[in-house]
Amino acid sequence: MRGSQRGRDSGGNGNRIRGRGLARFPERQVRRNNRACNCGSAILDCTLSSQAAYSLARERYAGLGVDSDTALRKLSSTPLSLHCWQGDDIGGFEGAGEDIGGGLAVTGNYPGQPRTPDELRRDFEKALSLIPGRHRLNLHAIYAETGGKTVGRDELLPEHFAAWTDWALDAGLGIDFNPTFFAHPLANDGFTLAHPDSSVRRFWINHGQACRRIGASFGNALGSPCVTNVWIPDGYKDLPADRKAPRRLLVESLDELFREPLDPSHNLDAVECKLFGLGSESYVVGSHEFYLGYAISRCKVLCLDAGHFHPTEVVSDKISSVLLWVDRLLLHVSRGVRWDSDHVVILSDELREIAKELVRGGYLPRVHIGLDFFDASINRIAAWVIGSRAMLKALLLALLEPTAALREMEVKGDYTGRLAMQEQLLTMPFGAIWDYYCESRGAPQESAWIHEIRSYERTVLSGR
Ligand SMILES: [Mn+2]
Repeated sequence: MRGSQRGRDSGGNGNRIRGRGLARFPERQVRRNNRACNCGSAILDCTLSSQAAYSLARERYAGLGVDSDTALRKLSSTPLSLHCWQGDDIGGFEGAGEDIGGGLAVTGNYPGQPRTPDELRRDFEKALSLIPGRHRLNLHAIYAETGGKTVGRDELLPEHFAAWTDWALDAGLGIDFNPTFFAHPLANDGFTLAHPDSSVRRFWINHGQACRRIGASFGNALGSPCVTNVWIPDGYKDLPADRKAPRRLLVESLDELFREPLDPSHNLDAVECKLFGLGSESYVVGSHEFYLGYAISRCKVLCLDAGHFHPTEVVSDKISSVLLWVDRLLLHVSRGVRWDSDHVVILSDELREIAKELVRGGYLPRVHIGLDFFDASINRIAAWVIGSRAMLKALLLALLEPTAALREMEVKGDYTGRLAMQEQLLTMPFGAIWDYYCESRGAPQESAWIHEIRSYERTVLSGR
């Protein structure tokens, strides 16, 4: 992959310069060649190897007191949890034909949707090959494989996920997990764990308990704790007469759901809030305040989804607050656009702010970075790749920040210098560091991965 990619990216002078073994030359020699070519900065894109470009960029960052080698080491030890549901529009393999519901909607009809677990796994492997680093899979309960038998969600067992476990073992992946509280007849009226009917609540409690045991089985088999995240859709489209009762019921249901003690080295419980959904615009039982209090009082992992707040309310500002009160945080990195909470993640201002907060606060060991978006209007595998690479780029930018210098100016009241440096950082040669990282981890550079997607589309997706 890397050989052919070099061929594509090389300009007319590429062979000549590579023939001199430029990658091994001292940086001064690189500069002389660069000037001799007299074609401005474009020369770095078209003729220098990524190693040589990296050397130049490393020197620039060193001038700011930043060690880019250290940044890359930290980046490569930071896993993302990639959500399986981007791959098939949250379809799953239950085969019940239920509408997705739960205030969720996937738009688009891009060809090549996987039809079987094996096809989904193959697509996921393709995505992973285009994302540098070692990452995790985030599964939903509706991706159980029951061999054609109908198995109630309250009766799911680890054996229904044996194929996922075996595959993850082979691939060296960790797995995270989610009970599925939607796309089911008992969720059709918009309530699950906070349903006024105790038998409906009981069904969903049993589902949650089953999923925690499945999560623990993943963690036990794969050697790293599975974060099992509870999100429920419960809420009202219009103004409720009683906001209190459903919340009291939800506390009761959650306490029962989490009652069985599980080894935290196998399973970690997380709870996820939401501001509103389609059909639950006026009231959501599991609000931010609800789950913040629940997570603190019950020692649970708090999940913050970047798309689950008011449009001008940002998760980046919450991280340093909530981590004063909870031990661990699960991020669902997403991108809200107007009413939709789940657009494909891009390298936006807010994504960069989130990554900066994680790095500046030293929070990476306490934060699980999950992705949560779905788009069926573009190639589904490309969506995984774009979102994951954007998150990694944001983390790398944050790791390359001269934070101590910025803080020093801040403490001295030199806000002019702070703002000027923040702007200066935007034009640093970040791209050379990123491309070098991708190549050194066996993943294509920024300009190259799309060709792999096009090829996969021609050879695999077009046959579905
Ligand atoms: Mn989410």
